Amino acid sequence: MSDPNPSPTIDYGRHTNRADVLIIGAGISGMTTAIEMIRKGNGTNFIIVEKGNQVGGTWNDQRYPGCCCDVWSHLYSLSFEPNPNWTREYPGQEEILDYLVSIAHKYQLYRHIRFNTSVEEARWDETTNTWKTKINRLGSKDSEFGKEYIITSDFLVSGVGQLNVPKYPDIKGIDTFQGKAMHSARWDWDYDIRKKRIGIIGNGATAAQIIPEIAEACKSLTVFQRTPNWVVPREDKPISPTWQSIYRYVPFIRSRYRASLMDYRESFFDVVFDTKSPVHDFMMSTSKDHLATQLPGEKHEHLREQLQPHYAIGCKRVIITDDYFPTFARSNVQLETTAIEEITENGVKVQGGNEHELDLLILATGFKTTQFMYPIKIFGSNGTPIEEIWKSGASAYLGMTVPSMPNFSMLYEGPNTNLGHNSIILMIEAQALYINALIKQVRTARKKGRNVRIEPKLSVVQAYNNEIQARLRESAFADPNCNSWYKNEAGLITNNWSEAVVPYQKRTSAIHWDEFDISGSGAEDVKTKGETNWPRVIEETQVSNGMILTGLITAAGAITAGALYRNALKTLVKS
Ligand code: NA7
Repeated sequence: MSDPNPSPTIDYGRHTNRADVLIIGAGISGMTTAIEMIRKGNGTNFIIVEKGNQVGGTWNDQRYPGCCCDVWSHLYSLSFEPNPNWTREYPGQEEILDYLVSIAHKYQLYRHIRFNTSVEEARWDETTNTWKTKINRLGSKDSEFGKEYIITSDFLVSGVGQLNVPKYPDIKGIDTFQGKAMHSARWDWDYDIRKKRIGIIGNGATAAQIIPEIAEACKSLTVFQRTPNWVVPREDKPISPTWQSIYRYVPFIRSRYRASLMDYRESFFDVVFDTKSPVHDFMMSTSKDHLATQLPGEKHEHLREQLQPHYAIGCKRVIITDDYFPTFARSNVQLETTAIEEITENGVKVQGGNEHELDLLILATGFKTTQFMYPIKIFGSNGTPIEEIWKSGASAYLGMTVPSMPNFSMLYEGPNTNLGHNSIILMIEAQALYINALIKQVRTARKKGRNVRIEPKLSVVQAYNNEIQARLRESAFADPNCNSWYKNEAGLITNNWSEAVVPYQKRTSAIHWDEFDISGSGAEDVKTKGETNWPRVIEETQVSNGMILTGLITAAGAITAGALYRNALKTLVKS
């Protein structure tokens, strides 16, 4: 007789390779999906596999000098897990990692996570309507599982992130270099940079954080710049213990502050989506002024020309820093803008023959961003590989679900889910709620001894993709004068979302079931629902400061009037 209860008795998958949900990645995406499962009553029968040795995803991987976030601390946290203890307006890597570790402990995620564990491939099994995911154990000792094994799950969630796999540049001679070479995302702290001649290829957001830090310690630093970036002021500062206490004990002030940050960031959305808007011009002139102020005078004229971009601001990630430009005024720092010809045994040779001899070569050359889910192989219904579905560019409905990939969702690493103007955590929270609404249907069917498979209709995804691509084509991202990690080789913008955060939150707070192909013995229960919706997380200001002030004055007035009335009454009674 078959087991009437398909779920294992230990409901968090510690000793079993069968789970309701398998989550790939213990970064913010994977963690938030798991936490929302717990919060939304979707149980705890989930397994998280993580190739690293800690939670935190990119914030665990990136440990280079100066690593920090370019979104404000109070906006870089889950709405339901605010952190009053941030010590700076912009958080550093260690502080973000601490925050994520504390949350993983709070929700007891560690018992679900298998670290040093990577996914090779996942296959949809038509006969059982489950995912069979091939797991590779990277660690050398593990008493429970073999080197390779399969996890079976009803639902598969990918939270591997867009900035996950380092991209090494395809430059002639790169393997011949005899000095030390490292990618920014694989920093080797054992290597002592003091008194070293260092070269750094790249000047993106990562390099802009590394450069000022190492310039102070090394003998010489050569920055190989291919394209200049737009840079705006950061104005970071510590958050005093007094303010931390206020945020801790007066939550209203903290949430009000977060809402004001949200409003501000959302208002900058037009920088990218309306290149004729005043805010676009404002950002450009702010950046130009920043450059002129930080590298003033005739003696820096050539540097300013080299560092001045000539494409629409926002096309590439805008860099937010106050210590990047001034670093080029240092006597031990050189900006090299002649194209690299080859990497030699001794260093980097640029066109024209000039060779820079180096001890250390840092490759701040970014990530493989347009091969989504790389290098994991995913095979959906009838064994269809996801690359085949994405052969003319990756797309997914609301960045999360893909036709022919039943009971499968992605979070931030999904196509067109990245932001240029606001906190990615806001998007991830919206996605985790949406995915949990899908998971709920699959779990409910299972509990009734049925099964259900849910995948978006191809026509729906195509119409959705046409709509967002039309908007993206008009944006600064599409400027042909710049390349970025937001576009694939054909110039298609596959990484970024096409609107602000609030429209995404609104759009992802309901599921219209007729937009999905739903089959299996439990299909009718889902189809007859028509629509499932839930309240979105409201982050922006709902009531203006003026109205709050008016409300406070009115309340104070009412209290005073009440007190006067009571006193008058007492006097009357006595007399
Ligand atoms: P990015 O933004 O992709 O930057 C990579 C940098 O490396 C960029 O300056 C590139 O120049 C440069 N690059 C890449 N390949 C080469 C070759 N072959 N030759 C010369 N220069 C090269 O990566 P980051 O790590 O800085 O930032 C990624 C995201 O992390 C960032 O947007 C934040 O969201 C956090 P290019 O500009 O293409 O001419």
